[in-house]
Amino acid sequence: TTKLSGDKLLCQLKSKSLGATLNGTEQPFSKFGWDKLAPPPPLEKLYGGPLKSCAVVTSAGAILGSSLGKEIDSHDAVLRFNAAPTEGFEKDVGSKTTIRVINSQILANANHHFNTSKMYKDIALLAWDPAPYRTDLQKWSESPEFDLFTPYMERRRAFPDQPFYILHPSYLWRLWDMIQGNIEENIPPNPPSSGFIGIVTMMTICEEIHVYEYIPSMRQTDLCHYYEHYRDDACTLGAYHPLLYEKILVRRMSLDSEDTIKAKGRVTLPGFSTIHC
Ligand code: NCC
Repeated sequence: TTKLSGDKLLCQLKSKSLGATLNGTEQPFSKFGWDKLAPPPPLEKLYGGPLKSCAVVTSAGAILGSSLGKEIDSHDAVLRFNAAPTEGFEKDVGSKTTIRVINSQILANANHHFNTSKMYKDIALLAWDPAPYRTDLQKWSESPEFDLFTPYMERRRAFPDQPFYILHPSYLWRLWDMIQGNIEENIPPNPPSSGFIGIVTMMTICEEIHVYEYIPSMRQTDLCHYYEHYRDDACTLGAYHPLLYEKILVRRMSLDSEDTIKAKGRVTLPGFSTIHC
């Protein structure tokens, strides 16, 4: 592997960004009536055109004590992950949520109360499930890792106006291929983290993206999440997900100095609409 510059990496990502989500016409999903569930406009058209500024807020414990809440809320759109709350943590993480990236455990595990929790209402949702590398859609529809399809259909019927997307598994693996193609080590075929998915998602809908506590700041800690007491360094460095490698590539694409990143825990990335390949 030759080490590509940040600009080249951005262009690679941009070239892979079309067709990121299922549109309901794919077999076997159209057979289940997904095409009649009035799928929302494609993600990149959701807000009419590119938004000026967007924030991606990871769930890392290191955001505690950052006082970044006001700055985060000043963006046109804010993306958060899974069951990460804002209530009680506004000072550090803000209170605005526009989009949530959720893995299939959130939809399938009863303890997340996907149907009733306020956390998943009145925002755009983007769900994904780790289908094995090169699995076809038929096989995946029969045995997802966690059943996201039933709750998805229910939700689309109950709230047809809520923009709710499912990531195309082939997109997940296009991202994985891109990561593997740009690092020396052989990484296991596990999908990229929700964090990486959220970052590239915002790059398709915004002109400028600020990502908070993905590249660890000087506040780096083994506290896994800002909203839980659980401690494990693997949350920041990766175990199942190729998180460390995602972070190396995002660092290379970012427009900030090492000092800013360390002090603030923030990296800036350009949106796809602003880069010319
Ligand atoms: O922990 P999780 O991720 O919800 O975090 C969201 C994203 O924030 C970034 N992160 C998080 C913690 C940390 N210390 N540093 C970070 O950089 C990562 O980019 C991460 O993706 C996931 O990716 O979906 C994940 O989900 C959890 C869990 O399923 C959900 O929180 C729901 O409870 C996974 N943990 C387990 O399954 C036990 C985690 O591996 C990945």
